[in-house]
Amino acid sequence: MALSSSDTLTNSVINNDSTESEIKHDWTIEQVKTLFDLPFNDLMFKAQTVHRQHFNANEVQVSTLLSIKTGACPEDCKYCSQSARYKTDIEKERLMEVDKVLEAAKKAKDMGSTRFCMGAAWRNPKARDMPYVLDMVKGVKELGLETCMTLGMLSEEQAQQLNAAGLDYYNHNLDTSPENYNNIITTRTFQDRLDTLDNVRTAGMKVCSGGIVGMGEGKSDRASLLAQLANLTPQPESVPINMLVKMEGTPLSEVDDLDSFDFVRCIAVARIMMPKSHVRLSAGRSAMNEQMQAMCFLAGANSIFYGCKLLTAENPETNQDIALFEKLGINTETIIDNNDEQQVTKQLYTAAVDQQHQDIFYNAQ
Ligand code: SAM
Ligand code: DTB
Ligand code: SF4
Repeated sequence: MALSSSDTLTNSVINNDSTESEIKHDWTIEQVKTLFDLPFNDLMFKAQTVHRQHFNANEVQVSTLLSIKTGACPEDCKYCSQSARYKTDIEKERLMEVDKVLEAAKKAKDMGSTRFCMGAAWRNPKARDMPYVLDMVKGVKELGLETCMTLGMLSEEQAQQLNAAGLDYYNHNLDTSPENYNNIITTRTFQDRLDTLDNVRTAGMKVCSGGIVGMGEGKSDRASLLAQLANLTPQPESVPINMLVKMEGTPLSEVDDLDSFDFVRCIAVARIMMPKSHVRLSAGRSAMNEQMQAMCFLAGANSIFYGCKLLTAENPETNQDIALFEKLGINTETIIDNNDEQQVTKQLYTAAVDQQHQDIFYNAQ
């Protein structure tokens, strides 16, 4: 039987051990659309096949997010509750004290997170902020956690400072396709984002970059966003796929829902195109039932944000996540030196039950 164009495409990804030189970096939008158009079962099978070549299919990495500076942002990102341009009901907060950040990081570690991601509502960090954020990186690192920050655009020098302080990952999303970009953000360009990613990579940090779907974009935009991400060389180590959280007061608060299967397709296509990256089932899980999240894991998602709050939006309660992992037989990736992974999930479960009535995650608001 002759191979279809999608078979040829996915076989070129599947039938190799995808060393960096063999990873495909010349995706066209049309090729990505071919993947999106596959029958759902075929797409899921191909995604799961790629996933199993590079990862333990029953393991998920867990990160905890903390807003270290909330609201009053000068940018106009139409999805964001933290833009000063929209009337949303979040409480603005100045940059958190380093000790408070470390307290929250310690709690995240006790709950089993392996990475602590600190986010600030900035266009870019100012010179006066840098000493504090560098201390945060050093302190979190000393706790034995992986560190991640998302602070907006970075200059070459700022990226080098963060790298020298020990920052492992920098999160900076492309957010949407270049074609849809101006409908969503006008205060910085798509090229600005690529420049920041370049500065992060050149400084030696790992790149965390993804986007948001469900903002009213078309399938072609989702394909184009994934092509942009996969064509980065090297591909980002971490790819967050956010489902828009419709925040009251923002211009996108009333946009139509994205069909659930179209969201799962995004995860599956991202997995096929970026076989060695962690694909994060990121914002929007609170609006997904267990079955939908399980389908995302089957499609190749292998990372989540863990803890009842994202930056300003809610996230599933920790004990709900643990219960889902237990039902699915999913273990969490660990950086703790412990060979018995099942045991680690049990430890997480116990920690969650012990602490579920305490306010374990520092509330930045
Ligand atoms: N201010 C910095 C910046 O934008 O570069 C860092 C923080 S910003 C909140 C990080 C990312 O969170 C955004 O790029 C966007 O992809 C995601 N995000 C923000 N609000 C969201 C929402 N309502 N739903 C889904 N994702 C969202
Ligand atoms: C990412 O891609 N998603 C996270 C993280 N990177 C910083 C942020 C999600 C924000 C969801 C909306 C909110 O909490 O305000
Ligand atoms: Fe500001 Fe970041 Fe929100 Fe855009 S996404 S408004 S830059 S906090």
